[in-house]
Amino acid sequence: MNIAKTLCLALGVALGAGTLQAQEITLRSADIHPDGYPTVEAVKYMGELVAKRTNGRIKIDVTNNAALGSEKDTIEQTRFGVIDMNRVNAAPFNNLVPQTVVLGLPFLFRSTEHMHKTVDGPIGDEVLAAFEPHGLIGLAFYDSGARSFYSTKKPIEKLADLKGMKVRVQQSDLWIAMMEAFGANATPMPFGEVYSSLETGVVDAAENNWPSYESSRHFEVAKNYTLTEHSLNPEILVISKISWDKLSPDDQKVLKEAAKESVVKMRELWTAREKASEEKVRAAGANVIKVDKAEFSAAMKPVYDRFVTDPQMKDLLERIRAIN
Ligand code: GTR
Repeated sequence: MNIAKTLCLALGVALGAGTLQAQEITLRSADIHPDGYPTVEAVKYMGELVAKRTNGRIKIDVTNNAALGSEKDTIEQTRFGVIDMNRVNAAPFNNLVPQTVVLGLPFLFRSTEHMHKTVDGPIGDEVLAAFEPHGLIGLAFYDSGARSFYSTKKPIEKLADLKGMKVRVQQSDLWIAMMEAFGANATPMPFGEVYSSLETGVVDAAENNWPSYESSRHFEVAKNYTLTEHSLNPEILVISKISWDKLSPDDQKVLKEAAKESVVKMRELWTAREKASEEKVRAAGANVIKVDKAEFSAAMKPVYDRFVTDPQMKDLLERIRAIN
């Protein structure tokens, strides 16, 4: 074999390997929740759809259990392309993408159906589009049920019971303001620190939906669950703009469609999990308390006055309220 031929062969192998590498893509997606949690399973399902539709060329590797860090940290890593995808609640995005604030406003959605109609329509598209200038592409909204308070010692039976209570909140100015309007002392911290903070008395209470209250085992240390249902703030699935820009338009389309389809799957999983989690914590002896929600809702005016100030927010809010 002459040298030229050998070189050609070597070049061919190298080029071939290069093309193969460029074609095969594994997108790493972060989530703080454990296996079996609906958000985790929904992104895995999306990955199955994507793999099938690209003949295994694109895969999604869901790295969950907060293995990649707290939500606030993983958002930064996703913006810089260190993590490709991320499923996070809307709250930790609030300070970065102001349009997300509207979805978390207290007592805004009248029902799950009202929330679905909002995020499935043009308002949802507008909020997703608002991520792009911040280095992220919004792909989909997932359900997160209703958030309610849970406390360790003193049960919350009326608004006045929150007065001076140390309540853990998500790392968001909106959520801090909300707790203050309820009369509580807001203590922002990542989800992973809540169990020990409740146990050791760093905080007296936290708030979350049934599945998170159950899967995190917070119900073991905070037995009083008060049905304030103060927010239906959804979850948001995003992809790093850096990762997105490396994909062909066809691949981007596959991803977008699979994300939308995973929403349908997620809603089925969510409904079942909400019920199962509620049953589990009730059976474990949770003290579930009903309250007069109107009293809690009436205290929220300062939150609206502070966060719904510019014309865009006012317009978003009016349009959400007008949805039947
Ligand atoms: C859960 C949500 C998480 C996280 C958590 C929290 O309901 O799924 O993404 O936001 O609440 O309170 O930190």
